[in-house]
Order: sequence, then structure tokens, then C-alpha cells
Amino acid sequence: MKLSLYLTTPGSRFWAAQSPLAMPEAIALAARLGYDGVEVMPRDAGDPDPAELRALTARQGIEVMAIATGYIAVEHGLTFSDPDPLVRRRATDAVRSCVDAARLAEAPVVSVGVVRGKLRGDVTREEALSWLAACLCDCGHHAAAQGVRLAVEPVNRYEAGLVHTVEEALDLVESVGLPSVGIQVDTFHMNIEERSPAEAVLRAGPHLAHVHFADSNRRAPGWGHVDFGPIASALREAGYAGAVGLEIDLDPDVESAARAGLEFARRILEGS
Ligand code: LER
Ligand code: MN
Repeated sequence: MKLSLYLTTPGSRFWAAQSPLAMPEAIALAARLGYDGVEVMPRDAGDPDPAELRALTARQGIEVMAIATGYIAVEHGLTFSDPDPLVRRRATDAVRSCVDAARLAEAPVVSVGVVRGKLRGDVTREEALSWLAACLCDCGHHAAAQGVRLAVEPVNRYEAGLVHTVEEALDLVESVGLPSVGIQVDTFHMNIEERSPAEAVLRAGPHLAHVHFADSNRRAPGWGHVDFGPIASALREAGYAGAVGLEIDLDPDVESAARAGLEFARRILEGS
């Protein structure tokens, strides 16, 4: 399994993984610490420029592992569960742009987490689920054409209105029925929502497209109370061969958190 460092773009309003470093500096640091790649939460389409991102990582001998879509909700207020069809259309087009960015950056995955939005009082879960499935279907066809995979991430109840568990993600992904739409698990969310994170990983099994590691407090793995051993065993048992991205709060500073998280994740994934 490859390890990547999750980077927000400077100025981002996303609440996790805030970094004060400019992208070239952050990418150089990830490479120096020994990461295989980075994944990026943009601020807007073209910020950062995907071709530039590819060039910056290639220069450091690492890869872009994933492009995140949360900024579409966080920066622009566009979500897949908005009752206004025009807003959903704009959210869908923005995710399609992330797919294009991923192709240009040579990233295999576009993650789909908080862009599905929080459930508004005037919207039923069934309505929101059908809108979400339709948006995913649209983006999934585009992803297939671009050779990119979407990864639907179960996100905890405080950050997203629906699809909090792997079981719910499986229902959704199976209803969409496209090989280009898989599942992403995140240990931070699983710690809140799953009865057993390791069993959830095994349930996601062949649908697994991407993985996020963060501890119970969103800090580097090893700095909270998530039991990563059984999760790592489940990833190995599931035959997962993709990337594990550290989507962590970069406290007390980027370098210490990124270094400690990498060392811990490497050790636990090797099973030692
Ligand atoms: C947010 O908590 C998260 O895990 C992101 O990957 C969602 O977009
Ligand atoms: Mn995540």
C-alpha cells in the first residue's frame, strides 16, 4: 500500500488538515519525509492547477494519489442533496471538473465526502438519496470515460446528512452499479459510526477505492485511541492495494505530525 499526505490549499476553509505551507513547499516536505504521494483538497477548479500539481510531484519523484471534492460544499455551498436542481447540477459539474483535474494530475481517485451535504429540514432522506445517486451516476459515467475512479466516503453524522456507514455506502454504490464508483473508508469516521471498523473494511472489500487514516481526534495515527492493528489486518485480508492517505490535523506543526503519522502507518500496515 502506498502512503500519501493530504494537503489543503492555503486559505482553504476546510476544517481538517489545515496547512500553512504553499503547495510546492508541502509537496517537497512530503517527498523528503518518504511519502509516496499527496492528495489535494483544491480551493476552486484550477486552484491548484492540476498540470502544475503533476509537475511539482514528478519533480519530487512522488505522485498525486487523489483529488478531494469537499471544497465544492465548503467554499461554494454546492451539494448533491440540495433541493434546488440547479444547485445539484452545479455541484455535479464541479465534481466532473475534479475528475478532469485528476486525469490531468494523473491521480487515480476523486473522493466524494462532504459534497453530498447536510440534510435540510424540508428534505426527506429518500429524496436526498435519490438525488445523490443521480449525481453520482452522472459523475461516475464521466469518471469512467476519463479513467478515474470516484470514492464515496462514509462521513460521520456531524459533517454529512447521509451515508454515515460502509453498509449505507454499499447500498448506494450498488444502486449506482458502475465500476467507476467505489468506496473510501476513513478511520476517523469509522471510529464514530461503525460497530467494528475492521468488519466495515472487510464489507467494503472489493469496492474499496481509497482509504483515509486519522486517529480518533483527527490527529496523526498513533496520537489518539483508534485501534489501527485490526483495521490494517482487514485491509491486507481484503487485498487492498491502493493508497492510504493521512488526512490529519497538522499539529503541532506540519513536519512533526506528518512524520509521526507516516512512521506509525508504515509500521502498522506492515503488520509489525
Ligand atoms: C471530512 O471529515 C473528510 O473525511 C473528508 O475526506 C470529506 O470530504
Ligand atoms: Mn476523509
